[in-house]
Amino acid sequence: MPPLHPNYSSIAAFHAKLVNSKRILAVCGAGLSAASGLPTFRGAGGIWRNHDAMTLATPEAFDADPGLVWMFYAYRRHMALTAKPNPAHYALAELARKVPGFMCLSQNVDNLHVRASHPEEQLRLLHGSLFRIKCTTCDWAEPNNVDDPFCDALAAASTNNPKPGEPHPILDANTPLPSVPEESLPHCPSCKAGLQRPGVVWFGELLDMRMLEEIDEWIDDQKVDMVLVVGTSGVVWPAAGFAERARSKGKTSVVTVNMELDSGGRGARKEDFGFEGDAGTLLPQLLEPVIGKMVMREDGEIMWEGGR
Ligand code: BJW
Ligand code: ZN
Repeated sequence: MPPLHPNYSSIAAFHAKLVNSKRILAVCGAGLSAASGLPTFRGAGGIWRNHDAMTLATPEAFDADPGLVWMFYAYRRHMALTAKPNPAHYALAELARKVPGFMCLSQNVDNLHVRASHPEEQLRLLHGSLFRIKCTTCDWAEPNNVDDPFCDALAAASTNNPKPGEPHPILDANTPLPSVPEESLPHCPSCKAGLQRPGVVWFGELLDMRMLEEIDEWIDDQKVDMVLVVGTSGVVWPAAGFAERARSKGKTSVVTVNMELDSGGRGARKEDFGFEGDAGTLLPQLLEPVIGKMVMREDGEIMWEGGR
C-alpha cells in the first residue's frame, strides 16, 4: 500500500503523538503471538492437517466431530503452554502500567498476555481462552485448566516433536490421528450430560455481552487519542469495528502494526500511522519513549530502563 502521507511510517511523528496520548486502545490479533512461534489463522499457518483452522473453530464442527476439534485445541493448548510471551506482549503490559488510560483488547486465546503480567483490569480477552474449560450444555466452567495432556484420549496432541525442525506428526495429514470417540472425552462434572469444551468464542457464538458493553462504554466515555491495531487481519467482528468506533469523538490516530501493511491498513487517514514488520520487534521500539528499553535480567526477569 502506498504511504498515505509523508509521516505515515515516521517513527518520530508517531512518537510525538504517542507521548501526548492519555487514552490508548489496542486491538490485537494472532500476529502478536507469531514471534512466540504460534501460527496465525489466515494464510499458510491456518491449515491444521488438511483442515482450514476457520472450519474447526465452529460449534457445528464440534457437534459433528468433537474428538477431531478437541485434538486441534489440545495441540494448540500444548503449543501455547510451550511458547513464551514475546517482547510485544511485555511492551503492552508495561504500557498498561505506565498509562492508566490504556486498554488492551485481544482476540488471542493463548494466555500470553496474562503470562507477560499484563494488568488484568486493562486487558479484555474478546475470544476467551484455551485454558478456560466450559460445558456444552450448562453454566459449569473451570477458569484456568493447564492440564497437558488435557485427558488421556488427547495425549497424542501433547507429545514433543520427535524430529525438531520438521513438522510435528500430528500436523501431517498422512499420519492418521488416533480415534477419539466422544465417550473418551471429559464430560461435565456438574450436569454430567454435556461435554467439556474449550472456553473460546467460535464463529456464530456471542461474545460476553457484559464485556462488550464495558468496552463500548470505555470507548465512548472520552476521546481515545490512539488505537494500536496489532497483528490482526481485522476481518472478524465485533473486534474489527472498535477502531472506527473510537474515531467518533475526534481525531484519533489509528496505528497499524502488521507484517503486511495492506492486510490491516485499509481506509487510513492523515492522522494515522502504519508500520510494517514483526510486532515482536516493532512494538517495543514504537513504545520506547513511554515504556523505556526492555532488558532481560540473567534470571529471566524483564526490566525497563528509561521511559516515563
Ligand atoms: C503479523 C505477524 C507478525 C503475521 N507481526 N503481524 C458483521 C459483519 C459480517 C459478519 C459478522 C458481523 N458480525 C458478526 C459476524 C460473524 C462473524 C464474523 O466476523 N465473520 C467474518 C469473518 C465475516 N463473527 C462472529 O461470529 C462473532 N460472533 C458474533 O459476532 O456473534 C453475533 C453475531 C453472529 C453472527 C452474525 C451476526 C452477529 C464471533 C467471532 C469469533 C472468532 N473466533 C475465532 C476463533 C477463536 C478460537 C480459536 O482460537 O480457535 O477467533 S476465529 C479467528 O479469527 C480467531 C481470531 O481471534 C480471529 C481473528 O483473527 P486474527 O487474530 O486477526 O488472525 P489472522 O490470522 O486473521 O491475521 C493475522 C494478522 O497478523 C495478519 O494480518 C498478518 O499479516 C499479521 N501478522 N505475522 C505482525 N509477526
Ligand atoms: Zn454441564
